[in-house]
Amino acid sequence: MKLYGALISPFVRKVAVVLAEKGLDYERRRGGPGVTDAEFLSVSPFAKIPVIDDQGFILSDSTAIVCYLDTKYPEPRLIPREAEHYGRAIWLDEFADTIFAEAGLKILFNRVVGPKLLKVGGDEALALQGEAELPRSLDYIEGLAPDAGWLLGDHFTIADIAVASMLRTLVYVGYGPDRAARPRTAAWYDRVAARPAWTVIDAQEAVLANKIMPAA
Ligand SMILES: N[C@@H](CCC(=O)N[C@@H](CS)C(=O)NCC(=O)O)C(=O)O
Repeated sequence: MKLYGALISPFVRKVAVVLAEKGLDYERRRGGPGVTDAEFLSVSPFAKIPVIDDQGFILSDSTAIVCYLDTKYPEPRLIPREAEHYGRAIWLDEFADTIFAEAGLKILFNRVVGPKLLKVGGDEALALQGEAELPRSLDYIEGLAPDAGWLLGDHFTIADIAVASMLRTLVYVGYGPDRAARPRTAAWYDRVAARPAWTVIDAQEAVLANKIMPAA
């Protein structure tokens, strides 16, 4: 399997963690804003990441990809089948990818991806708008974070991966889990980040992370 895109993207990381949870090997390929490789453009007509190529089956969009992977490679199941859990998992994945990501990515693109990676500058007014929008999502997550286990109870699901992945991306702009301000979120995030699949992907991401945020 090939996965196109950089792990700083919450959507790419979400797919990478799902692949790791399922024990599926993959090869990461270049893709994303600023990448004009013929190979990438041939699989991603809208130049979006992530995209997968599973032995010639090409699919875009992190949620579509996770639905495909969970159907084709069902062990362990990351999208629950029980109606209420299913609905809730899809909602939290959608929340992470839209309301939460829209706020966070305004900060990331205008302070990190644009200026530091693409060298095209950033729009600070948009970053500030993202900062103003973000607390509503962070407070919502704090209200959901459980004392123990996962967002949907006993079963670790795509909801945990999608929300934690967006939080991980926010570390690049100084808005990662904040133990003092939102302790329940931080404790739940620690549990997600301690999972073997997460640690494998985090180690792969470390090279990029160190480049963007050199150790003090
Ligand atoms: N809903 C999509 C969002 C994908 C997305 O917006 N990816 C960003 C990177 S974080 C991207 O490819 N941006 C490039 C562009 O819009 O040109 C998903 O879940 O995969």
